[in-house]
Amino acid sequence: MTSVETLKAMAAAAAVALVQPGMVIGLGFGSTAAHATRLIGERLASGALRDIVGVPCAEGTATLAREMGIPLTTLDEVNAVDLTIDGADEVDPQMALIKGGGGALLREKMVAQASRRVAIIVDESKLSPALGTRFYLPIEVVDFGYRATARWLEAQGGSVRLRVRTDGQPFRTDQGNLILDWACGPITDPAALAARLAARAGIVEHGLFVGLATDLFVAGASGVRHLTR
Ligand code: ABF
Repeated sequence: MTSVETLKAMAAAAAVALVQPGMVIGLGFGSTAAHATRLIGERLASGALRDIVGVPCAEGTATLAREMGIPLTTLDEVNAVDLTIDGADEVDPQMALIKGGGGALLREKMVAQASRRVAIIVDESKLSPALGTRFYLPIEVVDFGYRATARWLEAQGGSVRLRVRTDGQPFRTDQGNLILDWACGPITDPAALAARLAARAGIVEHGLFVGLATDLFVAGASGVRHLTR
């Protein structure tokens, strides 16, 4: 049987094939995206790829990219990102996503919104008939009134947990914010929920990515499927 790690690497390799010389590449976060970052670094080192620059979606990604010798820039320095390659926690049949299991949802969404093309790489366990079925929805919030924000979410259904690190301290995003993990149940209308969450003060960003993925690479036992939107 093919291991999940092998499937992630297969999906990453298929997406990295889209990378062309001269491109600005959004480098995602998470274990699947890390396969893509490492592969891009290896291709640069071998000379198979040249003249690319990366925009990392997280401090952790920036560290890995530097280790791999990938030249980096920031969103502020580029007009647009040609292609972003990133993972996801859950993918529905319309290619709407839940992201943020790694806590980098804000920067990931900013980079995705600045990108001409967003390739999402997953193993097939991430596919779901409705978002919220197999993963909670991460919500990045400010400290001020975070318990009130949690109660507002729970008033709409489900339950909320403050994300904590293994040492018991609250998890902090790269921006220093908190994450509320909302077990909200199946989401029937992701776009409507995204709009509701975006309108709520105290919520910095949420993990619903609707209409952002342009390409989906799904790796399973029979190979990698490439879907486009
Ligand atoms: C990032 O990494 C996130 O948006 C998502 O939460 C996570 C997926 O991680 P993995 O690839 O390790 O499953 O893409």
